[in-house]
Amino acid sequence: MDQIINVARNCKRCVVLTGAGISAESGVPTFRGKEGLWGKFKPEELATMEAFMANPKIVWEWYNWRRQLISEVKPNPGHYAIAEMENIFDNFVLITQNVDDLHRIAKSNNILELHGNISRNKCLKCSEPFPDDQEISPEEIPSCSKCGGQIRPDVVWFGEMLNAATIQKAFDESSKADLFLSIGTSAIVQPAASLPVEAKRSQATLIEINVNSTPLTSIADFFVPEPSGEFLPKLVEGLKDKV
Ligand code: BJW
Ligand code: ZN
Repeated sequence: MDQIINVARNCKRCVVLTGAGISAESGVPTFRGKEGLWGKFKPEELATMEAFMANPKIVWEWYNWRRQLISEVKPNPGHYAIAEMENIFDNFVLITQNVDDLHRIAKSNNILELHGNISRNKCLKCSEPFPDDQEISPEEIPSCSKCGGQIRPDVVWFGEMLNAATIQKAFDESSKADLFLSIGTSAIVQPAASLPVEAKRSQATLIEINVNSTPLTSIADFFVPEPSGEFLPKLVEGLKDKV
């Protein structure tokens, strides 16, 4: 810990990338692994356009179930510690793959959401936003008032492009970072998984916080095998003490 704090306190541009693991201690299941959402549900059957076209009812049932689950959970000390980091570094950017909104609820401000947000809806055909306060009935999926297309959740499925400006900004910030924290992500889903690699290539110190090792672990300068909700508050306290 002392070594990490000593390195981090000399850094000015910090980028954090989070994945499902940061929300695990809030009670949101991760995607992969034994406890993962997709131990029970196959991703390719649910998070693709093909799945939606084949069976929109099942896909909507899955999203409604997740929306309900997410509406009942709260940010954990890991989310709050990341929000505090904005005040510690001269320049701080949070990039998240999560769609659960817990970083915003924990009062992080500068957030790049790579995979959308599960609380929003949009049109399948023309991407027109659809009010997110309306419950979507899987039996009777509403259609777009502009083009008649079906309404879908505003998230990024496999095979879909990420928002071009958002991913470009994420790469720009990663290449300028002197400190990059990869937190609670299996680091296998592209293009997000390339962000820490880009930061490392640009000479950033790379710290990985994950209860399991990942393909990133071998290139990380520090690997912290602890739950993020336990490690991050200690890191923030250590950084505050040394400011
Ligand atoms: C803890 C912890 C604790 C637990 N503390 N840690 C071959 C064919 C077709 C496509 C591809 C291909 N090869 C590559 C691709 C591209 C594809 C891809 O990367 N696939 C890989 C699986 C190989 N990517 C895409 O399709 C992307 N688009 C794209 O590339 O466009 C161009 C293109 C188009 C067409 C063809 C090729 C290229 C889009 C990716 C969209 C991902 N979407 C999802 C669903 C979002 C919507 C929803 O939520 O419903 O995003 S998939 C899912 O994975 C979700 C997540 O954001 C994402 C990443 O998962 P994450 O966050 O890492 O979670 P887990 O569960 O994997 O890991 C959790 C980690 O936490 C674990 O490591 C635990 O150990 C750890 N942990 N508790 C610390 N307390
Ligand atoms: Zn439309």
